[in-house]
Amino acid sequence: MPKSKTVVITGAGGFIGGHLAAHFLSAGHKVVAADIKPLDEWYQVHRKAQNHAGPVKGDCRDFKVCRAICRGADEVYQLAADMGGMGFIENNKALCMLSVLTNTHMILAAQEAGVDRFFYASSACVYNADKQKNPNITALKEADAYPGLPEDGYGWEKLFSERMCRHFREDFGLNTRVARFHNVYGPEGTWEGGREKAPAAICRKVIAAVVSGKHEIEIWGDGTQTRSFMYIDDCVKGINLITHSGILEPINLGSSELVSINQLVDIAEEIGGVKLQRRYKLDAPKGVAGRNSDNTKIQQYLNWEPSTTLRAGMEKTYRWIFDEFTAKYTAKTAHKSSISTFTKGSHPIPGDGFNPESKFMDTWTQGIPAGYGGAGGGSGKKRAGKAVGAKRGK
Ligand code: NAD
Ligand code: GDC
Repeated sequence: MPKSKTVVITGAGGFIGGHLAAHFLSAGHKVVAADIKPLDEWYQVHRKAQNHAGPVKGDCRDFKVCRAICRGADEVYQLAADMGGMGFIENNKALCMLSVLTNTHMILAAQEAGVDRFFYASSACVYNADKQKNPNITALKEADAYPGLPEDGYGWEKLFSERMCRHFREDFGLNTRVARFHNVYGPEGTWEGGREKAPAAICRKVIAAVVSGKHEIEIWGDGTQTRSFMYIDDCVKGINLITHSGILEPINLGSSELVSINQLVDIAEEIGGVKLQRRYKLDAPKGVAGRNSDNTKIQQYLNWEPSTTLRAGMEKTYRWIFDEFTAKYTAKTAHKSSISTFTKGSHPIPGDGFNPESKFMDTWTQGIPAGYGGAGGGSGKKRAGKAVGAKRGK
């Protein structure tokens, strides 16, 4: 992207969106950032961006909001979604499908604004479940999304929205690009509360054991499940490369380094300098038995693939979560880090406890998912959103 452009990033208050905003700002582009969360819950706040935050200005289910943020834009990065790790998407299938409102209104607004590029964040959860039944998985090729048998709720919505991107390009000429992210991790991501994915969750659990002195860890499933995990810097680079490429088909954006969850725990223990007693929670959310990214196509198209090793990425992620954790918990309160904050609207996550007095009950009635705050309702989980611009004097 040579000259300065105006880029819109939805879900900018979240993990990947926060990093993507930082990337485009440092490259000298104008960033319009939108997120339904109030600004003080954003994972990264970039003062130089034009921030649209909260359930009135930043809710991309609202077509008026979408039209306002897309006006005059050159590119749109559609990342906003109600999502999380297996603990969330297995317990909130309907909520995950409501992201179709955000995707539909944003693609309509982008089309109306005549943007040059519309990037859509799809997911490896679109892949046919029957092809992911064995931990010794054959890496998934793009064609393995069909015949369609995606992850319930979340995966179906992602596959539908992929098709919408294709038809908006074919029928209306909107330049859409789609990447299927494979489990992304890194600093400035979700590490507690129930939406976190395995890398952050395992880091948090090892850190809780180190801080509390209680040397045991609860692992969901039997630990033989396999995945690949992509470091955030590779994800941001891949988004940029794919958006500015001629790749018209949905493409894998993921690491091809396959590990079992037990091996993921080994890595976190080695970083933390501990060996823990492992307890396996077999009734906890497990997702598929095995999943890996086949990077043949992205190599052919871009002569590049995600390459940060899991060990290197986990080191940075563990260190960041350790700082966040110890700023919030002590040896005595460390156990509270594993409580999910879901309201009664979703089944409590087995093994992670359920907070019946969830302070988010009131937001539930307003249809604003728990954890995003809500006008008048209890605010989402407070997190010190890092005011990057202010801190770095940008
Ligand atoms: P995240 O939860 O950190 O960020 C998503 C953000 O979207 C949140 O901050 C949330 O507040 C916001 N949002 C939700 N509903 C909204 C609405 N109506 N209007 C505006 N904002 C809204 O998740 P992430 O990991 O940064 O994921 C970003 C995108 O990438 C999502 O579309 C996700 O489905 C996709 N993806 C992520 C992964 C991964 O491993 N992180 C894997 C596959 C796909
Ligand atoms: O949550 P997740 O990272 O999502 O889980 C990976 C594996 O790790 C699962 O088998 C899960 O049971 C196991 N696991 C073990 N302990 C824990 O404490 C834990 N917490 C979590 N979260 N998992 C644990 C994800 C989706 C994303 C996105 C990516 C795309 O599915 O949740 O929304 O779409 O896929 O790759 P995962 O990889 O199953």
